[in-house]
Amino acid sequence: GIIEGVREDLERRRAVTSGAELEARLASVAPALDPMPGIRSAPGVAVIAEVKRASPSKGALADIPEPGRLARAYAAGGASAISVLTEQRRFNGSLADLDEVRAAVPTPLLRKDFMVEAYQVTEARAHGADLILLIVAALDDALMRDLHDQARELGMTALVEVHDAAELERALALDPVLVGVNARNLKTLEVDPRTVTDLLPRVPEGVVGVAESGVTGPHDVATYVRAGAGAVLVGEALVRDGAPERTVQAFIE
Ligand code: IGP
Repeated sequence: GIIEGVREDLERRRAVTSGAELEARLASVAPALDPMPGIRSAPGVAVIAEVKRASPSKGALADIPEPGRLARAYAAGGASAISVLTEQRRFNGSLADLDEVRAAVPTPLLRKDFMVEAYQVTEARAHGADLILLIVAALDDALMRDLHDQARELGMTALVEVHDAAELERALALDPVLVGVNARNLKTLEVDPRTVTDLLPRVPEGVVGVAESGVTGPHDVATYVRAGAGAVLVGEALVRDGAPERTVQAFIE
């Protein structure tokens, strides 16, 4: 399944860092930033630029010896938020990457992982994240609502990710501010931009729709913007780009 191993990895971290320790860390972290003003005020479309070392569909994507340096390029290009993949076994990410990026930029940060427990949300905030990802397909309604409430109580914003119309209905029941439509089917790992162009127009006014996955260049950005995207989330194309700052800037305008 799409969350295989996530709990196991989580238990390994919990064995090292107790809930109490995380709470202590929480007390000393700077307050969460609100990404929404920056996302809503981006000129053409907001860019959420992702630090992504590898993926289950493509394997290793890029050598990223200094995630903080990549994040600084994203920020200089005008990214409204930066996503950091922290999932270990499929994406080769870590909370250490999140820490490095947090230390490098003042930009709102998304902890990108498979959230299945309150501990992970606390962990995200304790490591300086301002946003979390909630994947509707991986959660039942009660747990999804609990994690969404918890994020809000911590001052964080949730990006609620959907892949079909039924999931979109479940997402909208949360009264979210940010809904992502992932063009990649998490079961087959295939990217189909029509998922985005079909579903984004159904995101109500006032909720920012985020087009996720499959942006290879300005043409894809334009397609997603026509479907109503207020933001695009881009990983692979940026980590493979020799000039990510310029590319982020070009996507925004
Ligand atoms: C980025 P891409 O095709 O630009 O590298 O995709 C992002 O959408 C993708 O990393 C993603 C993802 C996820 C990863 C979207 N939803 C959920 C892990 C879990």
